[in-house]
Amino acid sequence: MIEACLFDLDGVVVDTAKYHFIAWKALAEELGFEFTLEDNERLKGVSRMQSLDILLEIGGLQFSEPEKLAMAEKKNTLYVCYIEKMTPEETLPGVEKFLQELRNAGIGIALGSASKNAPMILERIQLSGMFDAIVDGNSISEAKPNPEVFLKGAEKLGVLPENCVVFEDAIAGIEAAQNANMYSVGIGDQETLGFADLVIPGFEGFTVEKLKACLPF
Ligand code: B16
Ligand code: MG
Repeated sequence: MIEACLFDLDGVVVDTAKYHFIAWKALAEELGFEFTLEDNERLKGVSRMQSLDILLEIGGLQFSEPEKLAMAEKKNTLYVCYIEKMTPEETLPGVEKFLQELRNAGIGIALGSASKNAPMILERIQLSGMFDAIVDGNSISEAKPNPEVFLKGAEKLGVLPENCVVFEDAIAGIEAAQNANMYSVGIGDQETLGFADLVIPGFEGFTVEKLKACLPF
């Protein structure tokens, strides 16, 4: 029986990748190299410091740990300028309706995101109250595909991992869900996320009834 749904944030509930892109691109330009939209795809679902390492690898540059921390901080300051202005209209289509349906059905709802800015984003889109538990970049020590973020979510909700469903847009996130022994739903295209238990393009038209019909439990 399904007990809970766990949601990734960026790429599932909102599209913050476009703001991450602007901020990382600005840093790359300052360092003297170009950072493309295609490069940005590699940063989805990846932690802030890991993202910086990928960016510096693209630029063929190396820096000390204190220098990298300062760069990550600078990037985040610019990123926060954008997410501070986010509005509820930026919630991806169908998400709020689906969350409401889950609530009505008595199914637990948790957030499982790598982002340290997750609480602020949920505040801005006015969805904080919809989540019974929040696990984000501030409360985990292992990045996806490690299952920590989702296992902590299940623990906070007091439910069994095998009765949980994870919604994720990143490959590492689907792997994390599978490592947690949870049912995985990929948000995106079949080609990239085909190894998930189920793949849907988004939440528009998706219902709890449709989800239940796919579940093996
Ligand atoms: P922050 P998710 C992830 O969010 C983003 O996809 C990824 O691009 C970002 O680097 C990471 O959060 C950390 O974000 O710098 O705000 O802590 O997809 O796990 O919700
Ligand atoms: Mg994501």
